[in-house]
Amino acid sequence: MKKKALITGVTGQDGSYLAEFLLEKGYEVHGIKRRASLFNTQRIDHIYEDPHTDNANFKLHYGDLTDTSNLTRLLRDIEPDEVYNLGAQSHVAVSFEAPEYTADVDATGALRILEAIRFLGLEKKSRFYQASTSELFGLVQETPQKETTPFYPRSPYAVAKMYAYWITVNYRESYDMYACNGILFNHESPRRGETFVTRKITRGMANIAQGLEQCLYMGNIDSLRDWGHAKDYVRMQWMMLQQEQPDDFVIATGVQYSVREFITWSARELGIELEFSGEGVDEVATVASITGDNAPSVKVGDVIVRIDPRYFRPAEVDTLLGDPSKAKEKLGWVPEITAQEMCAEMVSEDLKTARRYRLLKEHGLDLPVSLEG
Ligand code: NDP
Ligand code: GDR
Repeated sequence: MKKKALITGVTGQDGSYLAEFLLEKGYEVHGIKRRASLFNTQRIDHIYEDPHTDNANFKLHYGDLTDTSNLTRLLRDIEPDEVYNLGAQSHVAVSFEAPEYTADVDATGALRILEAIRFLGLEKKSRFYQASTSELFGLVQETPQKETTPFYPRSPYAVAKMYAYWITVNYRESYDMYACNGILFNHESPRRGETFVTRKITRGMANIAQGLEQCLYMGNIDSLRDWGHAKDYVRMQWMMLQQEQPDDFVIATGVQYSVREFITWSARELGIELEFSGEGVDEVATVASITGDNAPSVKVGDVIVRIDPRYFRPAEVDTLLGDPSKAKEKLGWVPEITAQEMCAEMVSEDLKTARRYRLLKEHGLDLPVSLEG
């Protein structure tokens, strides 16, 4: 019998990599997608299977984490062996704008699934993975952060995720459910949403290099993060559900860089050397030199990065650095892709897209490039 997995957030960055990973392992994969007025399945279109074919292994269902009856019905019909709760309003800055919705999806959404598993008597059948986050550490109480580091959430997103973390622990302890938290530090990829900082940078730099944008406007570039690759991290999500006993794990690389460094690497991938000058909101990055032919639209002396306080957050998480020792020791997990390698891959993919847009533009087909940050 094939194992069945249910993934919430299957259309997101992690959901798409996890679906690929589980299909390769021979799972029947069910994913929940939201109704949207435009197609929202770009990240999973390549693994789509026509539902009319017999034995399709990848099945999509409409649903929403705010809809208890929908979640309960899907769990009843599918009876999954593994449930990966990846769905979330996952943008920290947006959670300050939409705190109540974020709580409904990110906090109560996790409870709805756990409660449906219990209500349906699936406690012994369905293993549960909760997408917890390094944002729980927020105003850090200890460096590096590990499983025992006290939490201090700094955004409505993080506070909602803290509820989801503890309700997962509570259902494990109360009802003997196999439920785990993966406390994942930032992880990125060419499929990262365009408004998260790494993708905003790689896409913005590629667009500037190809003459589609003039300048990148950033928030706090002193911020420090422990960045890994999403492909490495979804492998770990699965590993966590294959243990004898459920447990919680920090997943990180153990190396930290600043947003400024990520900007520098991204520019360098395009042959652009940047010089930073000025302080605070007046800091800018100027093009110091150019090599190669990836940036035909940029000249030495151009200012291509500026600060816009609009991107500052009401409360910031200045620094995050994870200690993944437990995952290494207990699960034998080690990340394979470095932050620099990941940056190079992201720039390379965004450059391909920017080149296509430039070519269309040169032939009079001026498609709008969304510059929303
Ligand atoms: P994305 O933002 O790329 O994906 C989020 C997914 O959740 C999308 O499929 C989205 O659907 C879906 N979703 C949003 N709202 C709802 C809702 N109301 N009901 C059902 N589904 C919904 O996030 P990532 O893939 O990067 O992250 C996956 C999970 O891991 C999230 O829970 C995130 O908070 C958490 N996390 C992420 C980290 C990271 O660095 N990437 C680190 C630590 C934790 P749609 O496509 O329609 O918008
Ligand atoms: P984060 O990721 O908040 O850590 O949450 P994000 O990439 O949005 O920000 C990282 C850091 O960069 C700073 N920053 C900017 N961020 C954005 N988005 N846009 C900017 O212009 C900008 N300039 C500077 C931020 O202030 C921040 O310090 C991500 C999400 O995936 C969460 O869902 C997940 O839980 C955590 O990672 C771990």
